[in-house]
Amino acid sequence: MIGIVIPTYNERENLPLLVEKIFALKIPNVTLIIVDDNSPDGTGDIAEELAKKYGNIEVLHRKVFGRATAGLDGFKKALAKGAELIMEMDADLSHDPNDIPRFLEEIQTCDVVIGSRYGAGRIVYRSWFRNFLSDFANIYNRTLLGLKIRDVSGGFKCYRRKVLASLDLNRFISTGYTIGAETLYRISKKGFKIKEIPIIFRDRTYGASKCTFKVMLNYAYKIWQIRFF
Ligand SMILES: Nc1nc2c(ncn2[C@@H]2O[C@H](COP(=O)(O)OP(=O)(O)OP(=O)(O)O)[C@@H](O)[C@H]2O)c(=O)[nH]1
Ligand SMILES: [Mg+2]
Repeated sequence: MIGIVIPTYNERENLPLLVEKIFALKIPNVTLIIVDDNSPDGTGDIAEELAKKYGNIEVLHRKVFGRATAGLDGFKKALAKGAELIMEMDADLSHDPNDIPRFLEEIQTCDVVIGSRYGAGRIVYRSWFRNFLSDFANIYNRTLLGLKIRDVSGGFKCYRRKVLASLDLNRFISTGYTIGAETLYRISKKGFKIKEIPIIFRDRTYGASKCTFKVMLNYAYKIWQIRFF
């Protein structure tokens, strides 16, 4: 079984489009694990409607909040359901579902596949300032965490079961967006084979960004904590 973990917070316009596009690929044995943190815009109810419509969708409704534990809870659920391959992707259509088959092909010869927005990959339709911040964050993470990976802050990935099963998912430092970097930091120390494939990341059309200045400051600080504590 392939589990695709999708964390959602206020993604009511995006989620139905994303789910439709994923199931249109007709990949056998796919279960979506939508992890919603009680979104005020009603994304959780929409997720339930989608589950009724399509089947093969598991919805986790959480009372707590945070991108990090949302992803980790999704991983735990996928492992508990016996998934052999576990993917994660954003709900806001920045990650193109049509790339999923490439991830599934590449994972046949490695343990982790990362969708990379650098190298041959790209970020499009974002302001130069947002691009600058992404580039800066990426260089900052790579340097501090000593990672040879090009894109360490993205959220479009595929893991073999054994990779996530080898991590203690209850002992992560991250609360927010640093979860991507922290996961790669922990995985790379274990010597798994990691491959990067280029993706085109498109800025969200619907919904508001949660990336405030305060969130960025917290991000910068958390990377230090991950590295040194
Ligand atoms: N469950 C849950 N999901 C979250 C939380 N924060 C963000 N997400 C989801 O995680 C994914 C990535 O978050 P985004 O807000 O798109 O992050 P980003 O791409 O860096 O920034 P923008 O697209 O500009 O907002 C999206 O699917 C969000 O809905 C959270 O606290 N809980
Ligand atoms: Mg986004």
